[in-house]
Amino acid sequence: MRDFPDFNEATIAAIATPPGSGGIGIIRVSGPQSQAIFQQFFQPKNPPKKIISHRLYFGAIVHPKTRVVMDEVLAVYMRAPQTYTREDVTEIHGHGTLLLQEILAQIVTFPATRLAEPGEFTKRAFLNGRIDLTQAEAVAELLGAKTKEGARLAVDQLRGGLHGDIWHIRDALVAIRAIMEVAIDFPDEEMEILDTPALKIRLEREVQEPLLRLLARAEGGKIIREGVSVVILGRPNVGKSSLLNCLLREERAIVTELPGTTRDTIEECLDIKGVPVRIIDTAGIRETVEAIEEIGIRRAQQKMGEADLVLLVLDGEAGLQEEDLALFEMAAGKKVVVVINKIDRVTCVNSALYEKAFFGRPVVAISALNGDGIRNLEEAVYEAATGGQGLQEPGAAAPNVRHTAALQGALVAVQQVGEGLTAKRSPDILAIDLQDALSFLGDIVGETTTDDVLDIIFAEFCLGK
Ligand SMILES: Nc1nc2c(ncn2[C@@H]2O[C@H](COP(=O)(O)OP(=O)(O)OP(=O)(O)O)[C@@H](O)[C@H]2O)c(=O)[nH]1
Ligand SMILES: [Mg+2]
Repeated sequence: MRDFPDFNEATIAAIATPPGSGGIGIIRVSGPQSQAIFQQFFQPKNPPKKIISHRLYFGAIVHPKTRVVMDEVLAVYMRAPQTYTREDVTEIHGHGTLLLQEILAQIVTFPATRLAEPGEFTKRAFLNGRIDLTQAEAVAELLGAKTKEGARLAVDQLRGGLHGDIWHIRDALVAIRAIMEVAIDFPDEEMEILDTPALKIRLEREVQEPLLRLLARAEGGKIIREGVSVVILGRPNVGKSSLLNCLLREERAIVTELPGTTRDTIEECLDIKGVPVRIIDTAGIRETVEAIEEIGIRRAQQKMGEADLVLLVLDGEAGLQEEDLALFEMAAGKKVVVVINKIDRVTCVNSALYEKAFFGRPVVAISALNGDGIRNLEEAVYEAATGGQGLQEPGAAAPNVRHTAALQGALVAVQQVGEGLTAKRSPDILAIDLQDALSFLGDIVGETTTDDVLDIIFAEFCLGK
């Protein structure tokens, strides 16, 4: 384990529940003074002979000097190491943010006790070896998850999904390194030891392929974590704002029968099958002399440039127009889903014709007025956003950006080992590349991560976690 002198000398305290009005909140205290703080501040209603660890007691918090009752609470003292931080912990369930803040203000006047920094409880859990860095990151991710799917991904990671995969690969690398070391120690038999197809096959099966599989899962993870941005584009009056409202299931944007209703872009968030989607309604695009409308159109074009996916909306009643094709050309190079709207006004839609006109892009017929076809459209957006692959098999953790960079570094180093074996390079050189790969993996789990990186990771936490 890493050596961090003194970090656990101070006892830290914070409100662990979110601020704002609510019934109950929790103060968490961690460190050597936790038991003394419990005894000093908490008076159980029925004082037991001996306080039992991990048992919740009912009683009062009293002011340490005046002995005035500050709140009626439930309190628990938990002896190390079976706690979140692996240190002694006291938790107090009290009423409302104001009272909790007053109690906390008194607790931090206790000797060798101070306010916790953001993420400090989790940092201690990591430094004390209870969780690895991927699990610490998962805590922050879980708190900030935008969709249920995002939360599930974080829980997988918290439960050691990623951690387990990385350790498997590490173990395989360590075993291969042991073989290299034998080759270094016995130079006469070096060729025999290293020149076996078995070694290369092991490197491929146990290291390279699992690394590639993890990297493949990163893409789906990125989509769940960061979401995708989808811009609604089309001629005026085709029903773009109606579509936005229909997807949101609320009357968010103004809809009128007049072309040129939407002047500015409107952005909202929604959840499509677990993918966080930022959806952007734009001004209908046409030739115009009006200054405001022109600005709106320019904005629409700019938003289209930034979007991951374009929903090109057409008026199904009016049929395909020149301008629709011009907009499609404008969106060249983008993922496009073609949306034929107002199908309540037509008896049948010739999808094949549209598919041909839009070079095989997905075409979905809908009515933004009565909601027909909206499910199909959501499905098409999901397919387009995830590249038709779906997201993840359940239970599979996905590397984040930091992990991905390290995995790629490890992969390059491992590929060099493979090439080195083929080229019959000396085992000393192979061992250096192997070591590189190992330290990349060490960075992911937090074994070799520098303090600067740790500071950055934990600073992103909210207070009390
Ligand atoms: N029958 C029918 N009418 C629709 C449908 N969708 C929209 N409309 C009508 O079409 C007109 C224009 O709708 P909007 O949603 O404002 O169209 P828009 O594309 O946002 O228009 P601009 O903001 O002006 O570019 C309104 O009168 C809507 O009620 C539909 O599916 N069926
Ligand atoms: Mg509009």
